[in-house]
Amino acid sequence: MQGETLFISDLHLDSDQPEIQQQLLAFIEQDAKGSDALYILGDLFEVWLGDDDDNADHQRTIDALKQLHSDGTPVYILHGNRDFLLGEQFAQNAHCSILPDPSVIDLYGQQVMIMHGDLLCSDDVAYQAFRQQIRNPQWQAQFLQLPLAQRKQIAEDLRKKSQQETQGKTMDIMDVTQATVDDFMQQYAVHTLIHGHTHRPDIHTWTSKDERMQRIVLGDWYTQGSVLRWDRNEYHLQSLDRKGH
Ligand code: LP5
Ligand code: MN
Repeated sequence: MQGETLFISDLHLDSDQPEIQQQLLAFIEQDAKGSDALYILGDLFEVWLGDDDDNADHQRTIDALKQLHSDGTPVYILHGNRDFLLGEQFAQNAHCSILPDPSVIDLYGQQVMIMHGDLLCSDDVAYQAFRQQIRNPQWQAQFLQLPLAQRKQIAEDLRKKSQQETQGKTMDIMDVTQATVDDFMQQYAVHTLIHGHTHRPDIHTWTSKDERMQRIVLGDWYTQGSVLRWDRNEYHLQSLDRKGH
């Protein structure tokens, strides 16, 4: 819809779950088309092995984003912890812009910070150390030199390792740390933060120095969709039903 900006995150698109892609394609056609902008706040893909991956399902997603752009809606993407290897070639193919995490955007005159959300989980020390390693550009360049099959294997091993590790972590450790949220919001001088990653859709509000602060958390798309619709005057965090659920 015109006059409206949309935010989604954590779709985790994967060939094993074609219904998520179906829902995204319908969402692009019915909701995003004609809107002022679409922001994807990370983990659009379950795993991204490099822009040279010629997965046909991913190509359909890329084509749909490209079409949305040519129909007049700009698309902005943040890296998630699964698809941080999305690169310039992908951006060019999908006609979208990859923004740094965090970014501050102007939403109808209001300054709003967007993040994937993993940086906010600072109590998860093991993850933050891992993140630092895999976000190193030299390390990434080396990884991208490996044959695709080998990258796939490493990613699968890492997913297994991550699943084992997260089972041993409390929900608290894997949620955001409020002091870190405060630091980021103060540093970027914003009162509103939108992010995903934790898969705990909610709107948190509190007061700091007499200012009303808010943190809007988008949900994942594993069993249903999640979207934040924002127009000049108000916003709504909604879940989107999927057929069969
Ligand atoms: O994704 P989710 O929610 O399950 O867990 C995340 C954190 N885990 C990750 C890792 C990803 O799941 C796996 C990476 C897939 C992308 C691969 C693309 C290209 C490959 C690049 C190769 C590096 O992000 C998890 C958090 C959780 O969110 C909640 O915030 O806790 O963090 C971890 O589990 C990390 C572990 O704590 C530390 C990992 C140590 C890995 C050691 C390397 C072993 C080497 C194995 C094979 C090379
Ligand atoms: Mn996610």
